[in-house]
Amino acid sequence: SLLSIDLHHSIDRGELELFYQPQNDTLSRDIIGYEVLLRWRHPTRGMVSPVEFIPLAERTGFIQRLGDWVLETACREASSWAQPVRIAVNVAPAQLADVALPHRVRDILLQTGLPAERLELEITESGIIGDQQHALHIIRQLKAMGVKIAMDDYGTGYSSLSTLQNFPFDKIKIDRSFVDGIGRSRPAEAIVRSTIILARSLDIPVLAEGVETEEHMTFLRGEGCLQVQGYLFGKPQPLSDIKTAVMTAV
Ligand code: G
Ligand code: G
Ligand code: MN
Ligand code: NA
Repeated sequence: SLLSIDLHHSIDRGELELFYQPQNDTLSRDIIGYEVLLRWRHPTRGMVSPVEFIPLAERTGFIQRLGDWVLETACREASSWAQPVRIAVNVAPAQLADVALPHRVRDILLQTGLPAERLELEITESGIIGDQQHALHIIRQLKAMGVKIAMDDYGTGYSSLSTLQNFPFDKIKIDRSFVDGIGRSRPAEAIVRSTIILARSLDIPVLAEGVETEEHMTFLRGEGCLQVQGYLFGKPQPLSDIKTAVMTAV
């Protein structure tokens, strides 16, 4: 398609940009990290959402180059921050399927000087339901380097519980569709509550996504969820907008 042709040129034409959304400590409200969210400023269509072009990139095979660009750019940008907070980068299923991913991540960390511990990769269940053994092998290599692995969109997949049993996650991110139901939906609240209990029993830090209100905060604090992310603390913003925060030493 025309859009896929444009996408192949987007890197060289400088149309891609990374936005950063804060992740906060529930109690102190300090920023503990940033999720990296890719943006494409198309010359005529304006801002195109990753929801549209990531699947396209996966179909055309462009996802490897695109994924490398995101990782390389995020690690380079974050490596010069005075505040050594973590960055969380989304990794598409097709990237995780690639045996070369751990080597490329290692190269990027060496090139940019970002300590491995500051990099977290967010993967979804769809990224591991194909060949589980293969995904596990890649995840183990990444973890051996010191890179953290987060399970994104928890609860929305087919087999979240068995996935938790089989994969060594460093973080569980409760999907924002459940957080959205706090105060309005008893089932959603029950799912949030039981996920927090489950994560704590497994000794895995849990982060609630899509936190938009103080009511969400009160509920999450009460249930013992220690990390939050959402519009209440900040929307995804260009680097220039978070620069003062990240460039200032604490
Ligand atoms: O913030 P936003 O509406 O743009 O994000 C939409 C979706 O795109 C989310 O599911 C998010 O995980 C995904 N996404 C954003 N940036 C990236 C990226 O760099 N790589 C991948 N694979 N997905 C991304
Ligand atoms: O799939 P993933 O969790 O990576 O994508 C996160 C998505 O959620 C992005 O599209 C991001 O812009 C969006 N997002 C982040 N915080 C909020 C929030 O508080 N409310 C809503 N509605 N969306 C959010
Ligand atoms: Mn994510
Ligand atoms: Na999510």
